[in-house]
Amino acid sequence: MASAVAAQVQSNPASAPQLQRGIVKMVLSGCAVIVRGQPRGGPPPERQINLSNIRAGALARRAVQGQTDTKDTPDEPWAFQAREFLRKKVIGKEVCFTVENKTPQGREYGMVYLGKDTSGENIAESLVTEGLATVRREGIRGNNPEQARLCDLEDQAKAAKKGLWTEGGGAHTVRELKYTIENPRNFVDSLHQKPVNAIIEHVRDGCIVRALLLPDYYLVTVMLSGIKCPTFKRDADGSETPEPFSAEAKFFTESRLLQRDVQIILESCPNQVILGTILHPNGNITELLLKEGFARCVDWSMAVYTQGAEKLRAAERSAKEHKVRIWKDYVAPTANLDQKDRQFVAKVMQVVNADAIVVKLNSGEHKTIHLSSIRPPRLEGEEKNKDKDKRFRPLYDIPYMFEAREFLRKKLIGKKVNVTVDYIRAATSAMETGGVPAFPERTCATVTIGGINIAEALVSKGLATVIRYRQDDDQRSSHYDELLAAEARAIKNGKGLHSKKEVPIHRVADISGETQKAKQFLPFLQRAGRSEAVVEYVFSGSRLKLYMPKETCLITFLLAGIECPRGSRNMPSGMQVAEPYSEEATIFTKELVLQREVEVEVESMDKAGNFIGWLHIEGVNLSVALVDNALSKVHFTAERSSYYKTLLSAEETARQRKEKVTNLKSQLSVAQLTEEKERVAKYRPVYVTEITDGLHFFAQDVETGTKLESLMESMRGEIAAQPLVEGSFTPRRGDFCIAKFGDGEWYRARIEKVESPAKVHVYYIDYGNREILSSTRLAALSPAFSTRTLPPQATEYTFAFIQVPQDEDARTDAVDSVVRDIQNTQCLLNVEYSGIVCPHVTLQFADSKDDVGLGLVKEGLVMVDVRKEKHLQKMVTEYLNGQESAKSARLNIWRYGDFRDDDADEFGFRR
Ligand SMILES: *[C@@H]1O[C@H](CO)[C@@H](O)[C@H](O)[C@H]1NC(C)=O
Ligand SMILES: *[C@@H]1O[C@H](CO)[C@@H](O)[C@H](O)[C@H]1NC(C)=O
Ligand SMILES: CC(=O)N[C@H]1CO[C@H](CO)[C@@H](O)[C@@H]1O
Ligand SMILES: CC(=O)N[C@H]1CO[C@H](CO)[C@@H](O)[C@@H]1O
Repeated sequence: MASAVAAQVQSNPASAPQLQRGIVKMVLSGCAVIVRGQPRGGPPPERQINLSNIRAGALARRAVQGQTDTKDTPDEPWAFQAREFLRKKVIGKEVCFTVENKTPQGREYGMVYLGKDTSGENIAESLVTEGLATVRREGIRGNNPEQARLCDLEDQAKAAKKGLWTEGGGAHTVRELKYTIENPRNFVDSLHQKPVNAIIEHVRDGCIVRALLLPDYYLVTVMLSGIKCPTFKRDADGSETPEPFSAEAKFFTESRLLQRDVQIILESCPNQVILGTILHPNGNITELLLKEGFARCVDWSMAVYTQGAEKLRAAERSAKEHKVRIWKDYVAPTANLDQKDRQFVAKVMQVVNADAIVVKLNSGEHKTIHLSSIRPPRLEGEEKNKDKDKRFRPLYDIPYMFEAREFLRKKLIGKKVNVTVDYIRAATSAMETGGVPAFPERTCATVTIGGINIAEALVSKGLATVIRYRQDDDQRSSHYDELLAAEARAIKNGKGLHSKKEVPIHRVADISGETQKAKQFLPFLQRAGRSEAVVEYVFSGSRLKLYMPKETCLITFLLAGIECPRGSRNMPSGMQVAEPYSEEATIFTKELVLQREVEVEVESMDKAGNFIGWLHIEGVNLSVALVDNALSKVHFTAERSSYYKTLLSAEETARQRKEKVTNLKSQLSVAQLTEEKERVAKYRPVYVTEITDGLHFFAQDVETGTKLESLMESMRGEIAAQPLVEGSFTPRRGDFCIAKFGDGEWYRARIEKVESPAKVHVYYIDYGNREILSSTRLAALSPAFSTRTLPPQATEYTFAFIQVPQDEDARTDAVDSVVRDIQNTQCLLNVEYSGIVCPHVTLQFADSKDDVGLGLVKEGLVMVDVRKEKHLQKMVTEYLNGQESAKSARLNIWRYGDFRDDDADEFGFRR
């Protein structure tokens, strides 16, 4: 200490005492003070000065903790009064002093005067005058006038019976200090957050102080509520490592509060630590520390702060914005977003699960927004494994998921909301999360409607929980405290997820595609007339999945009276382009009815168990609306219906309007196509029928699946009615025909090769499998069932981004795995890029949405085909990550480890 000050203020004990200046940092006792210099780019040096020639009583000392041979020693009489007298006079004040004597141990003795020079009050004299210090008379040198004067003053104090010289010994001046509190929580509660007078006796770091509570002399350690300052970390070996700015933060608090008279609100005592807020007339230290970048907000203790958490967050925000001190390298989570992408108004198109929405931006683009900092209801450990074999439907099977989704749907669907992006959560690959499914990048935002934060509303109803973060994690809601408060309320009131009641159960029967069940249900719906429904999914302009709340079931619903354009499909002969406006029709229907409450009139049912009828939303008849917007044609079956006239007139007006805009529209869509650079992920349901040895596969489009079913049914009906004459068919290469498969049924086929009448190679055009059979099992295909009526339904594809192993055993392993996983199952398919033989696609499992190809890579069954296209890089990276994990786990083809580059050819294959 002393040497540091010496550098700042020269002193020379040999010559006459030199006058030095400083500020009193602390009063140690009635006869010793710590004086500091001025801070210059860091805490200033300091030194201890004991007053020459006088002695004041020693203050109470606590026994050294853990040492039984030491005891608490009480105040000497009048010692505390002397300290207080001096403290009130000099703390924080400028003083000047002389050092008259310095012991070999470095103790310094001197005279201290208030103010800039020796004309100020001599504090030793004041103490002696008040009878708060005695004069050391031993070794008096007669010629020291200063000492003689002190003796005089002491004699006067004695005569006047002041302080120490009062009769009775002064036992009443000894404090009864309380170093510990039996039950600190009760103690804090008993104060009811009323401010208590106190003196700050010690500052441990910027936000932890030791305070003497008045008038009862409790000594308590108080941590400032709501914040944390950089601190002095104690290492295992006992040495301290200061965090950056810890010394500065400590000095900041010390120079303002040490030994000052304050008031403290003791706010909470979660464990042994007392949390509180210190009130000082000059301002509140919690806020100041934050504003100056000496502290950060702390969620758990913020909750007890009584003076307005939002002020603290604002102070921290300001420090971050200005990059002050601990925030010097701070980068805001949305720093690289333009203002217009950070905050905008958009229309809600869809509610996804219970924590995300799809909004339509001004540009017309759709964007998925996740609600910041909340977690939707989810299954915990055990429940996850329950009912494993039952088909799992998260919306209905996860407790409170349906309630949460319904809350959001009813409040938001079709409405305009304010979106403020809080953070972008980067995509996580499966590698980083240790095998947990990877998430794509997420835009997380605070969404408000009519000034209400929808996440907060959800949390307060107990329909979502709040995510807890690491302290320095900035990727969170800008209204995080409100979310936490809402959650605390929900827990207190036992709302939703926090309720002790039985969870509401939703037994929802899915009868879409269940012909038998649908048949039973049909008369019921027909009689019901108009029924309420919620549109859960839009497959195309005219095909929907509906939830019927009264009947608690899901049905597939087809719009009656119209013919809606079909989407694009892959055929063996190449890509069959979408019928014009199929995409537009789908979008139109989605925007109008997705997740809305509608009314339906069921008229009939098709063979696949889909209901056919009319759908009304807010007085609009969807069939009519599609025709009116030139997105569908009137179908002849509409003739019987009461809407026929309305449909026809809608078609007429549409025709007139359409003529004008058709050209413009088609030009636009061409322009859009050529500009497209992004990967398009439009997964559609397919049914996988056949897998080849080369890892190609055949799939049918689920949307036209019913057409195939009805075609086959009538075809077989006709065959049954007019049995075929065996041997009357002459096979010719390239011809279509029907062939009797092993199951004894007839299927559509094409002849690929005729070796002999007994050996004809056929390809089953609707299923993708091949067979060699005798011409006696073949017959002509009647024109009514030709490929003109219904194009071949099986389309050949192969997996994108993967290389088929050349090694035969490895290839068999991969094929076996694919057969097991997806043959005869429904999957979701997306075309990634074209190939010489067939399109390269990614497939997802219909239920989990896991990528099938990626699964093969992760299993080490295939290698990644690294595509160079820019828009595919995200996928390629994901696949490569999967490959890395397979390699490190030495799965299948990697079981002998990774081979070196010189063992592989330019495509990464083993030689
Ligand atoms: C200087 O003052 C301190 C604080 O009162 C005291 O503990 C110490 O004993 C004093 N030093 C001497 C040598 O008197
Ligand atoms: C969006 O916020 C602005 C200002 O913050 C407000 O005027 C407007 O009403 C809000 N809109 C909605 C839909 O909440
Ligand atoms: C409750 C309280 O005292 N709040 C004060 C904290 O300090 C700021 C200034 O730093 C004052 O404006 C607040 O009123
Ligand atoms: C009965 C009914 O709701 N008819 C409506 C069908 O839709 C058209 C417009 O889309 C309305 O004008 C009809 O009133």
